[in-house]
Amino acid sequence: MSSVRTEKEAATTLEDALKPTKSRDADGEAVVRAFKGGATEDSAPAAETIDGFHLVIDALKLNDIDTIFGLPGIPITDLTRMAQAEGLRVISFRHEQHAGNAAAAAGFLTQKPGICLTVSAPGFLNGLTALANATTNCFPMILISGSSEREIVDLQQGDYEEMDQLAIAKPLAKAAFRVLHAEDIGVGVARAIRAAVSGRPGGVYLDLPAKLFPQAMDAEAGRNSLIKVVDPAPRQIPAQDAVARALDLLKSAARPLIILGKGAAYAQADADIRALVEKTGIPYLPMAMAKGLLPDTHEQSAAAARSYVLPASDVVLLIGARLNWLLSNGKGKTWGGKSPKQWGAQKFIQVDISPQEADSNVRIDAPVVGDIGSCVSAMLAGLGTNWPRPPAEWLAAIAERKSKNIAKMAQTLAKNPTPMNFHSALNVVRDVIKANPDAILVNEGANALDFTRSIVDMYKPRKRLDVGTWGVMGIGMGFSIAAAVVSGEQVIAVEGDSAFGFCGMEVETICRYGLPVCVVILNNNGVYRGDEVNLAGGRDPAPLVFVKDARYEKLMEAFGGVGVHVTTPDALRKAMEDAIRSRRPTLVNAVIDEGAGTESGRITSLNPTAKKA
Ligand code: FYN
Ligand code: ADP
Repeated sequence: MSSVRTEKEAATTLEDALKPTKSRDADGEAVVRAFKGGATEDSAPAAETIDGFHLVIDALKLNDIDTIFGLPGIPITDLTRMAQAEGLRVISFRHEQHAGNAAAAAGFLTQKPGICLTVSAPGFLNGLTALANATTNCFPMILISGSSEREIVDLQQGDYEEMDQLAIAKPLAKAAFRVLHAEDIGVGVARAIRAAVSGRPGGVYLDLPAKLFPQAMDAEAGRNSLIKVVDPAPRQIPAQDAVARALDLLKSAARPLIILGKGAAYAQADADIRALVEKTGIPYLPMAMAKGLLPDTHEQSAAAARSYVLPASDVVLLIGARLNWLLSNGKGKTWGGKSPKQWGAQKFIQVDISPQEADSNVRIDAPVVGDIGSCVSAMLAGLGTNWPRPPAEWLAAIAERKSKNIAKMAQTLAKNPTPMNFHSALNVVRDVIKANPDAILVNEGANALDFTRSIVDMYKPRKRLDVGTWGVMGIGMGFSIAAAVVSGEQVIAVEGDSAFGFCGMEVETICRYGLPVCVVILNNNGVYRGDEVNLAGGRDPAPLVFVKDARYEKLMEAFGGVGVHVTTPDALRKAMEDAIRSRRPTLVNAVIDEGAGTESGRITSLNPTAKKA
């Protein structure tokens, strides 16, 4: 359907919305304007006009954006209706933060900016958490929020949902723009798209004041003002001398290691990355969201020997992974340093699109700046035909550690304790993912996250979405919805019971859109574990515990999905297999030992504790 209408067409299709309404034009002058059809009462009746609503929709469509994740309300209610009418998929959420998380995950999975649409002030702020998280994770996303009357906001005269949203978004976004006039919508959307996906991807804020939407302009001029962004994420070819420097260093290594991060997964250079790993024969370590870039069962994976390879390595090639807290900032004990601040003996090669990333924590001896696809292909080309395999002693030492750890893990997974624990439950998830390698695994929690990461193998790229760089709780349902919507694949969300609490209401969204999402809650009655008592001995529960034996599955049933309460691995397996077979929204409340779990999972050291009396 074309979004350019004559006044007559607009009057029939948008009858109620076209009631003449007293408003002010862009200069604050009172005019009688026919909303959405865009023609004022005194304009020529046959003139074809287009309004701000349709210019926004057309600008997005022109740039191949097909889905909006959002939550309708003032002033963007009609935008959601019209977007749907014009063929965009509009997924409406129950809370903006989850719509934002969905947009971020969609951006990561597709390399197109995920769009989150919210109302003003509070809705904007709810979406902003997700935008900041997207920027932190280098996911491309655009948060579009309606906003209140500029004149009133700027004079702080107390408008409905008054807030200077642009100023607030700026420090948390990669870029932020505001559009005041209909003829600038095309440029505004184009700038937002370019900012989100070019260079290091990130979150962009686009502020659209309420008065922009009903603004009308000549349809042809409007059409001509839109921009189809050409080459939104231009390739960035690395310098040849940088590639040569990196390869020389890598060749000199006695104990080389490759670390693949979620930037490598995002880049969709899967075949070349695999070829680089396999042609060099260098052991690699996947960061959490890079699991599956090569199958976790690959013989060169050193994941099961992580704490050995990091300090023992002498040259490390980082591909799309930052030396941030998840890698102990490249120093300290993890890397063989004697004290927390001491550097190890490694030399680093870093492949990254951001030139500023190098040296952010320790010295980067060979930065290779460019997009991962171009960098990896240049490195591959430079390998030549006689690249030496890493020394046999290094490979043997890793293999030995790895097989010991894998055998230990197999032993633990073979146990079938009563009550069920993280391992016996996740052993089932591990089998289910192995049998369904195209399923997307979403994972959040503390222990629920850490155990799943090391127990559940992934077999294909971009099949694992998790808490990311911030370790943020509450991404589960938003990420699951996005994964199901953009891929059409089965989604399995493994959730700690605490993490699920941040986003649980979105099971209604999952049911409403009939998405193939199977949520598995590893329920141990609390944050970390559920067996703590109130130290003061009073009637209130301890701060970290929840209602005992909560029936989370009934939440899914309330909206027409399938809820299952399980206490054994066999019942969990059956429930998951049924969910996958039926593709119905399913929530499995997997009850595990409330004493299972450690404080903060594997990052206990980050959680200061008071001295025991
Ligand atoms: C890994 N391991 C395995 C396997 N894979 N053993 C056997 N088989 C397999 N397949 C081993 C691995 O060698 C480690 O043992 C251990 O399992 C854990 O591996 P992991 O998970 O890779 O390593 P680790 O040390 O936990 O990684 C550090 C980290 C990670 C910071 C990258 O903890 C992380 O991503 N944390 C995110 C935490 C978070 O965001 N939490 C949310 C907030 S929670 P060893 O080699 O013996 O060490 C709020 O409280
Ligand atoms: P992880 O948490 O998995 O270690 P990080 O989020 O720390 O990964 O690192 C991702 C890195 O990847 C960022 O430094 C980012 O600049 C980089 N990156 C993202 N996309 C690309 C790309 N297409 N080409 C090159 N680098 C990229």
